[in-house]
Amino acid sequence: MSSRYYITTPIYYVTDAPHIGHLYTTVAADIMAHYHRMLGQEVWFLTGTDEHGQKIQKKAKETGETPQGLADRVVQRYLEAWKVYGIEYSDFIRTTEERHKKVVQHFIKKLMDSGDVYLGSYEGLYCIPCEAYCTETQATEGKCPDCHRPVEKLREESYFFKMSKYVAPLLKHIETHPDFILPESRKNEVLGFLKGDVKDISISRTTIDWGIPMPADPKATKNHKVYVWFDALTNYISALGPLDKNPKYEQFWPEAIHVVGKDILRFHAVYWPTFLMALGLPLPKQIIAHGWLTDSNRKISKSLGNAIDPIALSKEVGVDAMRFFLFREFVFGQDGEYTKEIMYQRINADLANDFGNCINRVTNMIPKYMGSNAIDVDSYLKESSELKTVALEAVPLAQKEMETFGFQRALENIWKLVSGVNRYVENNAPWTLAKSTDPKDKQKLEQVLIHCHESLRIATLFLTPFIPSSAKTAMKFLGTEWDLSHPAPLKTQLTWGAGPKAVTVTKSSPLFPRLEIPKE
Ligand code: ME8
Repeated sequence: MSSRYYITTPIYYVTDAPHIGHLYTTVAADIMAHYHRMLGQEVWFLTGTDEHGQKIQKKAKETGETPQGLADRVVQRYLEAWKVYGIEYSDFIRTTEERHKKVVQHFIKKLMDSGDVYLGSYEGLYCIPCEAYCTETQATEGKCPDCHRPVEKLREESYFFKMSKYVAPLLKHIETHPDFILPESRKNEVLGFLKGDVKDISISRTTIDWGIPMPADPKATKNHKVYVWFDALTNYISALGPLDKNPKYEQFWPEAIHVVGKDILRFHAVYWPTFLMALGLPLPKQIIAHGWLTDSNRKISKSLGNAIDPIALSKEVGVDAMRFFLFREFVFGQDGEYTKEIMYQRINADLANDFGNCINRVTNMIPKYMGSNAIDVDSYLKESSELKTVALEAVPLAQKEMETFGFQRALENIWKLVSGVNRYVENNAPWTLAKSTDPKDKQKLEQVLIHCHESLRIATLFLTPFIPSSAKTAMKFLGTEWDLSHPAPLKTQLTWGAGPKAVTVTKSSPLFPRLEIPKE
């Protein structure tokens, strides 16, 4: 494992406020950033906003703002949502910032000098919402093959990027780096595309004003702006600072992991790597594409009118409950149908009935049956029990799943432990053992309670990146917040018996009260 970890989200368009889909990607990256910090790695977590291009220009015209005014207003909505959800990004980049524009122009100039960007002309069908050209055959009935909205005919003098030149090297890279694109099914889509007829792509626009100017060129007859996808993708490097002798770039760029929705995989897995190859720069380490949250099997999106406001959801069910639900319910690489009913059921079943209830029961019974002084847990933990067996088996499996963004299966494994505690309590009935006068029963009672406590300590520690604030509170009740102050708690404290030797448990208040499912 490298000592550093660099994770990014897409930079979101400032046409509208964030919705649950943007939340999904951003929380995924935040969980991974948090998880890797807790593994003791030095983490850089980048997010931001995509503020140039036709889409923004058009929207600003509709709202009667300047494009910059629109960006300045909408970016606040992102900052606010990420604050509510406790997103701990290291940097937030906006593509209208000088530090970004400089790098974009430097890159384009370099490619013009090397001949990989050349002047030509282009006529084609263009989808403004997707900011992408498509062919006549792709555009059935004049509709974009991706979003099914009408395409427009555009003819432009244009700069082109020699993408075709880099197809073979990219195929080789994908072959020799099997984890470059995950999951496997999405990788196959990219391979399918690369094995088709890949053409050079248009890299500039003359039809817009709102963009970064192409470098001056006496051969050009028009005023060109840099294609918004070239501009946007560059953020992953421009945010690290200037390339020359920049330790942040040198330390973090080779570790880059881009988390994206499947809608923008091609831009990340084909366009971006070929740009980088042409620039002579190393490729990111990995691109992870997740599926869409859907509503009646349609992608949830602002433009389709079915967007859901993350801040409203946080008020309705709570921040941690939302963070947990999104990654316990849906398999990361696949689409997932979102409904309120599924959300309420999942939160009530797993957080109120299972996790919250376990914490409550165990932190209630320990002071009641063992007193409220510090308890030395060491000798109890040496004993074997079914919970100890589950912990030793399921936790390493959960850790393994996290290596490939397998959130849902990771949590499933942790839940073997959480629901195991409830079952263990039922089967061993501490309240009956407590009534017995036999010293063996007293010994058994204490062992049962401490094994439950240890299972919950481990589960809570693992859950910290998912439900940071509730996990911290639970650790306090368990008397094990000591774990969290450790420099690499997920590396050293997650095994059975690795927590504090003595714990003082206090009775908890409910962590996740049961939610009433609203009648729509
Ligand atoms: O594409 N389900 O920005 P964007 C899951 N600016 N994730 C979803 C989603 C859904 N229904 N809807 C959106 C852009 N997302 C470009 C990116 S990067 C250099 C430039 C998430 O505002 C998902 O991550 O349209 C998707 O890829 C992203 O939001 C698109 O955000």
